This record gives sequence, C-alpha cells and structure tokens, in this order.
Amino acid sequence: PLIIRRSDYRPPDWLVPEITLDFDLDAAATRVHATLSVVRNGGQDRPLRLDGDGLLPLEVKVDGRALGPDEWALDGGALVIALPGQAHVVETRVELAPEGNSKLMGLYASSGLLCTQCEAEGFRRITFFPDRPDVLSRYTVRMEADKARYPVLLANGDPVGQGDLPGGRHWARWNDPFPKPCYLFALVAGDLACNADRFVTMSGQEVALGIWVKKADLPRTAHAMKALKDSMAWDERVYGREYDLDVFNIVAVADFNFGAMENKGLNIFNSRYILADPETATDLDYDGVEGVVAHEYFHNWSGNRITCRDWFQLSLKEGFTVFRDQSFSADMGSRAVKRIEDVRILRAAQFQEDSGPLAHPVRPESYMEISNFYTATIYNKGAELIRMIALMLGPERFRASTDLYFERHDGEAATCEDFVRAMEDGGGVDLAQFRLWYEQAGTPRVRALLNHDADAGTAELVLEQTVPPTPGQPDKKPMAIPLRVALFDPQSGQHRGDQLLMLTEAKQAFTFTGFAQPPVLSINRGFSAPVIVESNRSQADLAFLSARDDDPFARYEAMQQLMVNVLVGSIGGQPVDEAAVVAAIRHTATDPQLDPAFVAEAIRLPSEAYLGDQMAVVDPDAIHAAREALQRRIGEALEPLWRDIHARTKANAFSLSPAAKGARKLRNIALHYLVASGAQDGPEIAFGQFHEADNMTERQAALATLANGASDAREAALDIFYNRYRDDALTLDKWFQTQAFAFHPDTVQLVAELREHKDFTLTNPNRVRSLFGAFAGNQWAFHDKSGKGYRLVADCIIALDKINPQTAARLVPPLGRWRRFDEGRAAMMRAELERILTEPGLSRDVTEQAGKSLE
Ligand code: BAL
Ligand code: ZN
Repeated sequence: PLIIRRSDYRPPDWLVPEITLDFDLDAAATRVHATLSVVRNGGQDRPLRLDGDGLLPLEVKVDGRALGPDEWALDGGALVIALPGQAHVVETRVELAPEGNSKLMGLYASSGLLCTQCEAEGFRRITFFPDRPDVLSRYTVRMEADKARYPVLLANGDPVGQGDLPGGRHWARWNDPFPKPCYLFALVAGDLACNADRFVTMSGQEVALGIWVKKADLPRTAHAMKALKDSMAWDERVYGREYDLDVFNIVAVADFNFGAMENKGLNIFNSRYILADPETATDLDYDGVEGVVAHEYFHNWSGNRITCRDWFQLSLKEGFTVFRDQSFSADMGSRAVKRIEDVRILRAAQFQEDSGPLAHPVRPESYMEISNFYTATIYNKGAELIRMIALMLGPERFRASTDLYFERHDGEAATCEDFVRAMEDGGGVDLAQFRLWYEQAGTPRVRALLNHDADAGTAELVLEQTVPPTPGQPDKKPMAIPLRVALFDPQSGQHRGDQLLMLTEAKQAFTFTGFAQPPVLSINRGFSAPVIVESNRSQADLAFLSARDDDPFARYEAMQQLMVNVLVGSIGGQPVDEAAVVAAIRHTATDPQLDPAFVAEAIRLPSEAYLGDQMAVVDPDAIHAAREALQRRIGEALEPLWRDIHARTKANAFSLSPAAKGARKLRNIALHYLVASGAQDGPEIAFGQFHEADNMTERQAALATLANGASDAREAALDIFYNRYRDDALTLDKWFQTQAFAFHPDTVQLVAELREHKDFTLTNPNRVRSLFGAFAGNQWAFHDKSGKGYRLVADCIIALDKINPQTAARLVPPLGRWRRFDEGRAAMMRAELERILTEPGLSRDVTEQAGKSLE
C-alpha cells in the first residue's frame, strides 16, 4: 500500500477559488452537481486531478462543453482531465447512496437524517475535488429535498435563500464567505428541532445560535448551549478571537466516528457530546459536552481561519485546540482537578501509544491512512507541547505570540513550523531545541537524584534524561524539558519558591544553597512536561508531599507514587508498608481545607493499566490481585470514614455547582471503598444509592460497583437499568460499557453474550466503543490468559472492518501491545493480529495498524 511522506509535499497543481454545489438529496440516490472554477498554480503543465472515492462521473464538462469518455480518465478513483489553459470551469455530476454508506465518511444517513463527515478525506466520497487541506475555496451550496422528510436544510456559512418547489419539495441556499478546505464542508438535512439563542460579539455583531436535534431531545440541549456561549465569551477574553458569521449551528447525530466536527459555521456532533440531563448524563458527561462544544468552537480560529497545509500538520490545529479547550474547562471548573484528569488521560492513552509499535512524532513523517493519525499523540501530547511553550513564555508573551500567529497566518494553510516561529517571534525566545518535541517520538524519562551536603548546606539536583527508541527512530537527541521544581524544608513544611529548570542536556546538575537539612523534592509540578520522572524519594518523602505540597498536581502525584510503590512492591513479593498508604488516604480524606473533588482524585488507587506501565512485563492477574487486596485493606481500615463520607455527601437536589459535583465524586469513591471492605451491607448500600439517586453520576457509579461483584443486587440493578433506558441509545451504551469494564471473573463470557444482544450493533460507533472499546481497556479481562478476550476483539475488528474501517482500526492498538506481556499472551495477541491481516479485502486502515503492530 501507498505510503504518504511529509518530505514529498508539493503545492497543489490547481487551485479552486470557487465551488458551487447543487444537491438533489435523497437517502437512496442523491445527485451532486459540482461547478469548480479551477486555476493553474505555478508554471507547470500537469493535468487537473480531482480526488474521488467510489464515484463514477455521470457527466464531465469543461467551460460548458460536455467531455467525451476519452477526454477524462479515472486513476485510483481520481478524475484526471488534461486542461489546456490557466483557468477553466469544470463541472461534474455524480450519484450517491447515503443510506448504503456505513463508513460514515462522506454523505450518509443516520436515524432519518442526511449528514456529512469530511475530515480527513471524506469529501472525495461526495464529489470530485482536490481533497487536500491547502486548497481553499469559497462555497455556495444549494440543496433540494422532500420537505416532509427533510424540513430543515443546513450547510456552512450563512443562509441566503430558500423556497418551495412542486411535488412537496423545497430548496435552500447557503453561502460561506470564508475560503475553506473541503474537509470543513458540511450539510445536514432532516426533521430537526432547534434550541435557538443569540450571542453578541465583542464588536457588537449579533450571532444566531442554533442547536439542532430530534424534537424529543430538545430539553437535553441546555448545557451545550451554555457551553457554546461561555466558549464564545472565553475566546474573546482570553485570545481576543471573535466569531465571524451571522449564524453558528450545531447538529447532533447518533452515528458518528469522531466526537464532533468543526465544519465552518455548522458543527456536527456525536450526540453524546450534546445531549445531557441529570437523568441520563454523569458529571463526566456534562464536562465532556462542555469540553467538546468548546473544542469545536475554538477550531473556528485554530483550524478553520488558519488550517493545516497538509495532514502531517494535524497537531497544528488539534494540539493547540485541545490546549485551548483544556484551559477553558480549567477556568470553568477546578483547575487542579482538570489538570489531574488531563494527565490521567495522557498517561493512559498517549504514554501507552508512545511506548508501543504505533508510536509516532507529534508531526509524523509518513502514513498510510490519515484516519489512523487522529491519535492521543497528535491531540494530547500536541496540547502538552503548547502548554510547555505557554509556560516558558509566560502568559503575556504567550498571548502576544498567539496574536501574532493569528494575524500572520489568517486565511492560510499553515505548518507546525509556522506556529513555532510565531511563538519565537512573539515571545522573543529561541525554540530551536524545543522543536525536537515535534520530531522525536517516545516519552522522555528523567531521573532525578537529590543529594544533600550537610557540611556545605547545599542540595544538588542531578537530572538525567533519556528518550527511548521508537519505530524508525533508534537514536534520540536530548530534549528541552521545562521542569517546575520546589524544595521543601521538612521541618517548616515550606519551600522557598517554585523554580522553572530547563533540562537541555543528557545530564545536568543544579545546586541549591542554604539547606542545613535535606530538603524534599517536589518535581514536575503541575506536570510541567510530559515525561516520566524517576526519583530517589523515599516513601516518607512522598507521604510528606502527599500531605503538604502546595502544588495540587504534585500533591496528587506524590500520593499516586506512594500507592504505586506499595502495589508494585507487593506484586514483586517485597515487604511493603500498606499502612503508609492508609495513613495518607486518611489524612487527605479528613483534611477540611481540601476540595472534595481533589480528595476523590487523590485517594483513588492508580488504574491497573497504569500499574502495568510501571512493570517490565505486565502481569494482569498479579496486578489485579494486588490492587484488589490493597483496596480491601483501605476499605476495612477506614470503614467508619467511608460510611461517614457516604452518609454526609447525600444530596437533596441535583445541581451542577462545583460543590455538588465534588460531593458526588467523593461519595462514589467512599461507596467503592465501603463495598471493597467486604462489609456485609456493602451491596445493600450500593443498591440503595443506585435506587435513590436523582442523577446518573451516582446511579452509574453504584451500578459499576455492583457490577464488579457477585451479589443478587448486581443482576437486579442491571435489569432495572436496562428496562429504564432501553430506548435511550446513549444511556444504554452505559449499560454495555459498565459490564465490559467490570472486574468480574466472567467478564469475557459476558462480553461474548452482550455481542449477541439484540441491542448490540456494529453500525453505531458509540455502541461498538461502549462494548469493545471498554472491554479492550479492561486490562484484567481483556488479557485473560485463555486468550478469549483477544479473539473477541479480533473477531469484532474483522467484522467491523467490512462496515466501518475507521472505527475498526481504533480497536487494533490494544492487541499491538503484545511486547509488554509474557510469552504466552504475546503469542496469542500476535496470532490474532496475523489472523486479521489474512482477511481478504482488509481496509487500508486496519492493514496499517495491524501490520505496524507486528513489525
Ligand atoms: N477535527 C476532527 C474532530 C476534532 O478534533 O474536533
Ligand atoms: Zn479538534
């Protein structure tokens, strides 16, 4: 298969300044008439090549003249026409069958709607066009359709006309004045209701806001609308970015490959990131809605006004936009908890990716299928890069630099290099070495050794960095790593200030004076760099920091490290001091100064997957056993505390206030420890919470706690949940997910049964992710030593590949981690990857992921 390389980039041969699209919409047969004004770019004589995927031209015209069949050719799906002049008008007509489009790329049908998804290369499934992000065009779109079935017709930009037609049909025209790449094209047709609102921008422009959903879902759109208005105001205040069209529409659809899509003026969302009410959405879901609405809105500047030159630059828009949405959510809620959550996601998804066969730089060098590169590295590590730049520049210089970036590149298709240069020019810094973060894959490891010289009264911090080899990159150069550190005096519990150290060499020493006593090192405060820190801090040091560190992330991290040391030690058969963990948890959980949401994060044990990451060879059974045992010990030792917390956090009326959210979070973890203690009434209390909760956060947490066990209450709760939500797809997803994620000895068998459940379908990505995505993330169950878990996921990949290759390929990485496991498991995982690769007609998406996983 063809490998696309960054080094092969060449500017487009033809530009398309204007395009007019005429859609005659119908689920079975949609006709598309495209009129492109094309202009030769540069002094070359190459033919016009318009990408196409599965399209057959019904007609091709140039400058009004229909071409004969020998005047054009199809080459790998693309339409190739030799054109004599510098500028022409090219017309094509094609016919599509949206209802048969199960890939959910291009124009497709979803629950009676017609909608589009074009990023990255879906537009070529709609019409012939140079489908690359550096071809920017002005779009005029006319749609016509049956009015009863499709009363609402939406496209990018502003509406400029509409009317009725004979035969119960109608039409609408939309005009987008901003030139855009075709991946930002969108249309939606359907029977939709609108939550309409307005926003007045900082220069006084009124924007009509619309969130379009199925009528029954209208009451579930309030949180998304609030998030949209908050995002618009925040982007004005924090980045000086104002919205630029008269309308901003969002549509929620049930079948969607991504979380959402930032099409200009017409965002299309996976309904799970729009719909929320207390009955069906957890606090995490509410936060997800807020974060994704913000993310897509922020793309209007970081992505749409300034787009990417080519797909190797994807992190230019995604990393920056994730950083922007993370900052927004931090401002809307608890900054400390948001940082902890973001780091947890980074470690779970990106660190694993970075240490496996699919590791790639934030700016990749090559790909086979670009859909495989919408990764945690591009998104989350990309965001960490921007965060480090912001830290090094400080808030004022960072803002000056982003202003410069937006001003300098507005209307352009830019590169990561353009961004870094704007940061250098606006911030007055040299980021030459920092650029390695874009080039080198792999998570850097920093060894931090603190030595104390009592005679000299000095402390010396020796930092050593290594960047591990990754596919295609055996040797690495030292990176520029910004580390925030503080040295605590253990007597006073104080430090003398937070310092930013720049580690730029393979090994570097920093000396601090005036320490008669050995200080305690707090390092990578706020997780200032996306690295793994190994230090010579004792359990006593960690216990001290877990109680005293004034940086919330570092305090959380100390607690986690304390727990990791005990768990990894006990797995390795070493004597460990569990009492230190219990004491630290007691101290944190009873500290009245602390935010309950922070407490809930800090006292939670590290995940089984994270513990696996700390081991040379992952032993899922030993990890599970050790973690369960420690959980029980914590449950037992502090049982009265858990009962007390659980009782006093019971709420009376649902609210989304930080206090109410924090109380729910703490209540759920208290319930979890109480049940883990083995207390006889544990399942009863969990069932009580399940039954009485006035919100999904508590109901689902109680269900999850019960699902881990074998009580009668387990079956009862699962049945009640199913019967209550069987007709609500998003909530039924939780029923599948909770079971797939459960620490239950029969999870593998249960997942095999759920696959056959009448409500399971491979055609809906959310449903697939809720069963198989969750299961593949359940380390203990997925890595069941029978190998049945591997087989289940591989069977799903093979079956799904024929329907939706993009979603199928996303299930491959868990199998690709075979090198991290014992020989028996590794052989079975490899065998499944090999079996997948022998499937006839396997997609490029899965071929790339499975093939690389075996290299
Ligand atoms: N651009 C794809 C979806 C997103 O990242 O917003
Ligand atoms: Zn994005």
